[in-house]
Amino acid sequence: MTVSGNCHKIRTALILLDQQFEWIEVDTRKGETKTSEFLKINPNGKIPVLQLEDGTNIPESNAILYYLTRDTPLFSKDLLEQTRILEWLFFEQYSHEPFVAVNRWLMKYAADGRENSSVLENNHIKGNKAFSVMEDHLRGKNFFVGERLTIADIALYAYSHVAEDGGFSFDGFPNVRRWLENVRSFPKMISIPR
Ligand SMILES: N[C@@H](CCC(=O)N[C@@H](CS)C(=O)NCC(=O)O)C(=O)O
Repeated sequence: MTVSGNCHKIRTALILLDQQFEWIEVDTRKGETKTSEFLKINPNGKIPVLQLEDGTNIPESNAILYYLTRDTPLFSKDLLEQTRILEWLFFEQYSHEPFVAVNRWLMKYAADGRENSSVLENNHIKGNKAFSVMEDHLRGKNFFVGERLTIADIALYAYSHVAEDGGFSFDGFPNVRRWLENVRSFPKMISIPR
């Protein structure tokens, strides 16, 4: 789905790597990830899924990023850098996406999403905690790992660059704002249409 940050990660990596691909739009709002046909592709009922030509299906956006980039400069050959990249991918999935992405979903797409103010408030606090961790890490740095764009940046950019749709502000996070601008201006980088 084009507006999904998790799907945006995959489109970004494929474009940066100049890979040919077919994009099949699957709309979660219409229940298209819960049909028996889709559940055969991903029993967890979620997008994105990378489908290989031999019929193999790979779900989980950050696993797909690894699969696509493992032998390219968007990953790393160095064990410590690989580990740092994984560290930020796990951070993104546990401490960032569940709050930053979910508030965007609730505020922009869910029919009654603005009604549950205690969930929005809790997610806002935890999302800002994630941005403060990123802010400290990015002091004096242009990228998350190794001073070049890697899948750590691609994964964190996906929901950060549209976080304002979920009520987040970068006024208190100048390093995050600078990093966002830096990633946005990377050749061939794409943004989610707003
Ligand atoms: N951990 C998964 C999360 C995937 C995910 O939450 N996908 C959403 C769209 S962004 C989805 O398919 N939601 C439908 C549902 O949960 O019913 C990943 O990184 O790929």
